[in-house]
Amino acid sequence: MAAGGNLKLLGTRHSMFTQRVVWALKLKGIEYEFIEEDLVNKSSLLIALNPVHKKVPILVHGGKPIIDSKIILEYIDETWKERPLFPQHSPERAYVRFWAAFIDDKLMEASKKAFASTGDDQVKAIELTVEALQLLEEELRGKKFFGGDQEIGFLDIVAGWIAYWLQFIEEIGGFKVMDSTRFPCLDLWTKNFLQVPSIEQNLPPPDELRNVFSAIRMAMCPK
Ligand SMILES: N[C@@H](CCC(=O)N[C@@H](CS)C(=O)NCC(=O)O)C(=O)O
Repeated sequence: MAAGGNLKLLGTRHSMFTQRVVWALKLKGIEYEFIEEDLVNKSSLLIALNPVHKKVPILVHGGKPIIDSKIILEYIDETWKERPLFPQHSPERAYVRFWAAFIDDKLMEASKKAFASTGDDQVKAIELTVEALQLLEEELRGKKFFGGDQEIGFLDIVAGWIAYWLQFIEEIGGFKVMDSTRFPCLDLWTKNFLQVPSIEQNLPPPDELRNVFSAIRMAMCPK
């Protein structure tokens, strides 16, 4: 394990954003202290470190907070050079940043709407989710991982919630978008991604996710 140098991570185990950072630190073998936050009753430390958004994950390195999972991944990759997560060359770096933004801004937003709605609104959100997944499926065609054939990289980590969290989002939200016939490349990628030891050993328990998503769905779509 490489010494992180006074490195703390504020997050929650069930958060797909927090888990991106955990995966990156584990892949690089960097030591850190994990501080589990209660998002219903946020700590004064969380609010002091991220007064703008009051969200996790927050990485604290040498006393300085770094905020937002994708920015934290870039920071980690720039600070600890072992086991690079980003491609070496600028065009490929631009490419992975573009698709990472697409995953968060289009796919995640659409699937969040599908999760948090009912009726016609949900049907429309499901269509948008499928459209976004189709675009991602095409990007993955012919590759084992988004990061290439050998190893997972930044884009795989950003997409990681699709491999694990999406099934619970579907289950609790009462819809189904992912299947191996419709998205064979994403399905194979999911299997390969979840077999990577740093990923497989760092996933929240299914029942924990079910409980969290049930509470959110209940609050958003009361029956
Ligand atoms: N864009 C942010 C999103 C972070 C985020 O939404 N975190 C959630 C946990 S999954 C949170 O802290 N929510 C608390 C709140 O919204 O009050 C990132 O990538 O880090």
